[in-house]
Amino acid sequence: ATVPVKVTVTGAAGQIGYALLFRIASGQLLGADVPVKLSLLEIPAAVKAAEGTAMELDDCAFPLLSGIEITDDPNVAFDGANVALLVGAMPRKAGMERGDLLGANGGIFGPQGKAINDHAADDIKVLVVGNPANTNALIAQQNAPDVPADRFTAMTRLDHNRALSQLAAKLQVPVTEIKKMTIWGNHSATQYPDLFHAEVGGKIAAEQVDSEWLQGTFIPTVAKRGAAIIEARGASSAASAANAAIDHVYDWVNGTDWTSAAVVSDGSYGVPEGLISSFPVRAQGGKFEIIQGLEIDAFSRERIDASVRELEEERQAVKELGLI
Ligand code: NAX
Repeated sequence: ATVPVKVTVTGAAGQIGYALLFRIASGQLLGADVPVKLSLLEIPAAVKAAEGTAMELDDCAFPLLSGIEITDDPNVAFDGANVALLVGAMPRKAGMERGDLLGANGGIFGPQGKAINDHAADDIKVLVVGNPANTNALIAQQNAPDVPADRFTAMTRLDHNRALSQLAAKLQVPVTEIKKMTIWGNHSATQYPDLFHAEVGGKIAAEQVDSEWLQGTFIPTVAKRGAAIIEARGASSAASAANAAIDHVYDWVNGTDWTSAAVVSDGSYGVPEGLISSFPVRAQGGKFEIIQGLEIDAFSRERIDASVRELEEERQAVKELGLI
């Protein structure tokens, strides 16, 4: 029998965790023929709730689910982990400064990075979902010096999927007609969804919409979609975020020609080395590669630079806090 893949999910008792765990256990994360065992990491106060979710997972009798472990100890949760989904994070509370937010998250992602460094399997792949996702991923990566840096990624796939959906609705085409969509930069309001490389029916998307819609509607709608969901639903995106996490890891493991993911920069497209920034990527043999050779015009350059500048500021702030 195949050895099950160990998937660790942090913040397992939260709303994204609830939307994510059942899909992992049903085989959608890795493939319909890959057995998994789940490890749920929570803070002590939420362990009981995670146990409740585990009871429901049991009650699904998923054929691929070979076991569930629940713990509040990162050293246990990441022991032998092959895939880690870092969902649990410290949310921004009213009146919180950016430094406070980064500091609180450093207290979570620093120790988790170290636990991954010390205990995870050699093939560990990490996806950070918890916000501020790019910089939380940077903190974890910097605390895991023995793990190849390219195993740490942050999620911009939800932004990517939102961009596909908005463009498909505008042009009244199925989402499957759209190729080469890209989100650049930070998973924040400064992100840049790029229609100058996206193609619809083989033609550049930006040439099929007017520039007023592109600048005045498309970019802000994608970038502020999270806030619009909160406004409508009274709670932040959960099922769509879980769906994007599934897409990100599935494609990373099984391969894709083109998607968006925040990966460690090698200096491509002028993004300073070491920052975890969103790029157009392909995946092959279990590795993401930044797609090279795209021409970046002045309009795109300015927006990529603005988002990357924000990432640099966040990196500087966590450096000053001694978190990396
Ligand atoms: P919830 O507040 O429902 O759940 C978070 C869970 O994390 C809680 O159960 C909490 O106990 C747990 N937790 C906190 N600290 C922990 C620690 N040190 N170790 C283990 N668990 C810990 O939030 P939810 O709606 O599930 O969102 C989770 C994170 O995803 C948030 O940071 C949120 O901002 C972020 N998001 C990221 C998105 C992205 O596209 N990258 C989109 C959706 C979402 O907003």
